[in-house]
Amino acid sequence: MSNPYKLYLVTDDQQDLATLEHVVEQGVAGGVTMVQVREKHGDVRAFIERAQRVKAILSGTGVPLIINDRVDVALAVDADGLHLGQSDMPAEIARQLIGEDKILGLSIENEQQLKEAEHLPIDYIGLSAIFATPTKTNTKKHWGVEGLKSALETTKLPIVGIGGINESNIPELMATGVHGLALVSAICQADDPKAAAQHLLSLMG
Ligand code: TZP
Ligand code: MG
Repeated sequence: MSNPYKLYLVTDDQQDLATLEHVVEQGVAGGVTMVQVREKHGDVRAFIERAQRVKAILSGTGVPLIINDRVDVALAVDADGLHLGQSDMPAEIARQLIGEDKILGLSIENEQQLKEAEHLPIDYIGLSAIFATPTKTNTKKHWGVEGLKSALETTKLPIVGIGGINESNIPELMATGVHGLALVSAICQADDPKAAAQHLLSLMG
């Protein structure tokens, strides 16, 4: 795939398994380019089951499966990649465990972390959060469009914006040259996740 980061679906851990499967199936049918399974309940067995279901849906589509936070879950399901937060396993150790061929992403929440990321064995940055969002209320910084622009100038790594992204702000975000946009509610909460993904992609040009 030319740019796997373009329309990056992050799953909603509040949704049950059937809804999760529906959202991923329809999102991919609508053109989602990457899927992260994000679980915040700490139930590793449920996390693995949900990841396996999503992996089965993505099989053969070319859409990579990324696991949030947990290297053990990424290894257990042989995901295509792992997305780490700042309090998860250090990127260097995670890279040793998952190997060179997997995709490794890291959430960046301030300028200091952004500079440090340059020296880490990661493939992309999740710039968190672009805007305030009810989906994640403990975000530390809201970069805004200007913050995104300066982050793009600061780092050579591909940047995926996350947080409060929807049809109303996609045009101004795309104008920055950002590599990808990650969304939860705009796709997961849509009545028709396929139509939502198609519409969002059409706004991305
Ligand atoms: N990390 C930073 S903001 C966020 C995550 C996981 C949630 C984004 O959700 P939404 O609904 O797309 O604003
Ligand atoms: Mg995390």
